[in-house]
Amino acid sequence: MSAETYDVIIVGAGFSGMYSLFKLTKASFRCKLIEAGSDFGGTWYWNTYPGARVDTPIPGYEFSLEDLWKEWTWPEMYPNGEDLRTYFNYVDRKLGLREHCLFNSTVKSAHWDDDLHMWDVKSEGVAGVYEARSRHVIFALGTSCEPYIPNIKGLNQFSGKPMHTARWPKEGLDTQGKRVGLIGTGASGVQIVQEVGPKADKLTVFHRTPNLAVPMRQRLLQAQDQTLAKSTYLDFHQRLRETFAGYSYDRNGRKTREDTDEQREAFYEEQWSLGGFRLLVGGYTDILSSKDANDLLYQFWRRKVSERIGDEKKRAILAPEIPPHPIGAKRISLEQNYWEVMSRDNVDLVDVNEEPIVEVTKNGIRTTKRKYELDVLVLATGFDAFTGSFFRIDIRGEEGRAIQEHWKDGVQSQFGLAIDKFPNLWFMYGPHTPGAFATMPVVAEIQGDWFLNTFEYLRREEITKFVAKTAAAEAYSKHVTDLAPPLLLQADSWYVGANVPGKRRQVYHYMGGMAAYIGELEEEARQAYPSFEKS
Ligand code: N01
Repeated sequence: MSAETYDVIIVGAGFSGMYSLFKLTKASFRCKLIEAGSDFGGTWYWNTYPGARVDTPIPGYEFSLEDLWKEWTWPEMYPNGEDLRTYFNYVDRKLGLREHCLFNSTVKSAHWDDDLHMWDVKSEGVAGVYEARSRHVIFALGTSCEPYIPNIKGLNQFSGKPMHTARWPKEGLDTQGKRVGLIGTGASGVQIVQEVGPKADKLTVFHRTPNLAVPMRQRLLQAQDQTLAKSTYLDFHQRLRETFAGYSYDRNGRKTREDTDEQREAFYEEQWSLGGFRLLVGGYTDILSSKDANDLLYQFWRRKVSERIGDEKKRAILAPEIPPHPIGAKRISLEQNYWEVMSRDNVDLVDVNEEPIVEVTKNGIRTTKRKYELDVLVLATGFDAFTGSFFRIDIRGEEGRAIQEHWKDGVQSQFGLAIDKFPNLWFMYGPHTPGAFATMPVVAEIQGDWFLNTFEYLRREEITKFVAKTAAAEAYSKHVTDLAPPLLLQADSWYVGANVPGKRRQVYHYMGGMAAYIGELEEEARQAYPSFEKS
């Protein structure tokens, strides 16, 4: 059988994959995009749980392509999953992407052929096995693609089937009047609480670590808001490439103790009332480097949140006196009425540190103290981020080297885009990029534009094999580790791989800021790619 041949195969149909597909096909590269789901959207295709909503405000969370933004309007400042899926369909209609895509097919393997300088890619899905060859492969898998399911005794016995938030049934799941159990209070768990708490007969939250959530300050967007935003759109989007975290606002340039107590309190209050990530992304510069600065911010957060939790016992669990971890070292969630819903009488809080889960039974959960009868069990337990989605695929580079073997002592990359010993293989929005410390579509566009320029250079120069030098990738990986602020490593979060038992703990994010990241990419291209071997 002669396999189809492409210049580029892209895996994943979220923001990153869609952007690369658009840019590369427009520049006459023959591309195929393969996606396990049945439609575009990536994270927003899979995460259809109740209350799913983005935490980046509009118009930062969209493509900055003129063909798209001029005509598009959003109903809310922080759109929900349904609105995002409608947006992805609009993007497809405008850009004509679908014809290049194979949906419902999961990539199982990608093997490098060092004689031909091509990748052999194999996927499997509803239409059977698909095989193709490609000069380049881009894995646009996102950071949080592979669900993490904790090893809890009896989990599979539960008669209602435990529901991971990222594998929510597409037909929906009615929680009205039901007894719902929830494990996990990260961003997904917070949203489940807000949505399900008021509907359920009883919501029992098996709680391990407080979420240091801050107010979202959601609001409806009027037509005039959006017209006004469009008049300054290009400046706005340019700014997203210049601020530290790719937001429209930036850190305030001061250390916490440089302000007096009164000035600091007034600043915290202002950021709190504006909402979003302002207290961190728009806050003092030393929040993640000074324990004292971090503690001061935590105590402000605790004062504000405590006012909103009616029940004293719940308050002690949700907003304890001693910080559970440095604030900001786990990804902060944005909440709308989390503390009020948690305070409701029909919402039970079980502190699993005091009352550990012993097992899941057919009808519920048994802890060391009692049994909880449940109709629905929700697992908002997060993801095996960054590497989980790679390790599920049989990826083999030079000399048949498997990615699992290559990364067994930690992820090593060049610019969070390329891997030594894996020629012509690329990834997007994965480890070693500004990732979760930045606005996702902005990173997707920066990387997608860099691919376009790089692939045009390779085409011009007739280079068919392009691979990161091992010494350069080692140096880049050390650079990423060195950039991480010390407090980041002190929380057991997915940021550092510490949420999955046994996973290697390391710095996965580039923390040098958006402008520095872009600068490094541009400099590499300007110098004709000194970090890569070419043949
Ligand atoms: O996952 P998480 P997530 N027993 O890893 C708990 C993005 N996102 O899906 O903290 C009891 O944050 C775990 O407890 P602990 C966003 O980037 C964005 O919520 O480890 N509990 C934690 O509470 C986000 O950061 C949006 O002690 C257990 C929870 O499960 C990322 O995705 C919405 C447990 C996991 O939290 C991941 O968020 C949703 C156990 N055995 C997601 N195992 C928005 O844009 C785990 N937990 C708003």
